[in-house]
Amino acid sequence: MSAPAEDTLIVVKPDGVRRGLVGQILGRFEAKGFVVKRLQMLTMSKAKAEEFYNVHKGKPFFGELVTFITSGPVVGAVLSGRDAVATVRRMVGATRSWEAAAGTIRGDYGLGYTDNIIHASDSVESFTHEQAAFFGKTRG
Ligand code: 3AN
Repeated sequence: MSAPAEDTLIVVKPDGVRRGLVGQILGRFEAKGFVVKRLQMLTMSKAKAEEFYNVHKGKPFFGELVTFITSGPVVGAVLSGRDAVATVRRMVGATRSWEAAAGTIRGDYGLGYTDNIIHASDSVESFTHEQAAFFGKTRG
């Protein structure tokens, strides 16, 4: 019996794109069984980044986060599959990449904090907000 699919958003950050990790990262999710429903490369404007990260507005690292995420192209993907939000977050690993467990994306590919390779929605509500902020109004 297949469980109802849930959607989540991942964004390969500028460091992941610069390092040529897009294919490997998407490949991990596909190998796990997730279906890529939407996919787009773009460079975020400051306004889009501030909207995307609006839950972090006012935090000390907000400026650094916006500067970093707008520093080059990113790749956003909507992934669909069983318990997608939680399962994808487990595959991404801890925010501080140097502490992320081996076998996770951050654990295997990085040592950064702001530059931690990938973003993934942390709840269904965040996914709804982030999908709208990332892709805008147009369906594609
Ligand atoms: P995650 O991406 O693991 O959900 P969040 O949502 O707490 O982490 O933070 C969003 C992003 O902000 C992180 N991915 C990381 O790049 C950055 N970040 C969070 N806390 C800090 C911090 N104290 N210093 C620098 N960057 C941070």
